[in-house]
Amino acid sequence: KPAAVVEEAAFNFAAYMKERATLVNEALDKSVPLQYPEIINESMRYSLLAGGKRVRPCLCLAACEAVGGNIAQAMPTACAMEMLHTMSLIHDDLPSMDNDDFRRGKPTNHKAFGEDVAILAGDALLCLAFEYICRETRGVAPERIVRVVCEVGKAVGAEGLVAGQIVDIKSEGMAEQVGLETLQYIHEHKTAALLEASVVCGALVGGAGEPDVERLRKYARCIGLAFQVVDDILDITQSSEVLGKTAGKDLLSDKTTYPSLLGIERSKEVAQQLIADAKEQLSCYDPAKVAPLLGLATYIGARTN
Ligand code: GRG
Repeated sequence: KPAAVVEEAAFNFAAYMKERATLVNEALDKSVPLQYPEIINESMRYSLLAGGKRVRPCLCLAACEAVGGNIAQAMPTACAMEMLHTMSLIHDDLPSMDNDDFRRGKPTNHKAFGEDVAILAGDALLCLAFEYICRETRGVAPERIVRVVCEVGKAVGAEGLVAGQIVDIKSEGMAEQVGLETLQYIHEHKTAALLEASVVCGALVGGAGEPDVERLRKYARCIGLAFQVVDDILDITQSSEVLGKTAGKDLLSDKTTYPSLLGIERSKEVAQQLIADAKEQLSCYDPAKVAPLLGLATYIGARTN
């Protein structure tokens, strides 16, 4: 068996994720102090510390380590990724967007604090993410930090998350007209862009050269798209389990997803191929150094929540 496969099998991924998520949660807890005006900080903390798998920060720390960096160099960037992800969830849940009542097992931010506060909490987390990278990063050349800030800005703005969200919103109710190309555009921007930035920025603060950055970017693009294909599959299979087979089937025609276009079995194959392609990008590295990135790819392909 290839060394990377052996290394991944020996790697205790569950213990690794638990340890890394704990470190990230401790740093996030300190990042938003409960100071005046308390209401905004309470609202930011409510969503930021509400749990979540912490996939983006873990990817950022793992990419930093893969290129020989120290995780302390990447922790502020890793936290910023979670701040951005959280703010996007707060805004996504608003009545003017998805109008959701629950997120991460709790009432959504606007249900708990009101729409006005929720909008501002999202705005404040967006600003804090950039401030936090610039203020808290140590031992990284300023030019690298500037590059990280550009990379992150592009990933969340009108060429990234916002682009994916606007195309998604404007495609609503037009399931028949949304083909694979548009679906892929939405996923690449709404979901994959931030996963990609997490990996690329982790590599940048870890001191990566250009070939490493581009190889890891390809890895991230594959797992980013796989993440959303799996999300689409889980939407169908978990709804079928909860609601019974007929209701689950109804969801297939509600909006365009990978399963609605390709069927569940073919969607599973697409996800697994993307995970294999992602791992292929890591084949030239020391297997011990990339075991966490390999483990994260396996996890994203096999996740159940
Ligand atoms: C970024 C400026 C700016 C605005 C936000 C609302 C919006 C624009 C974008 C929506 C982005 C969005 C909600 C994408 C879905 C991403 C996704 C797959 C979420 C689920 O991620 P998990 O499974 O969740 O990692 P946890 O809770 O585990 O963190």
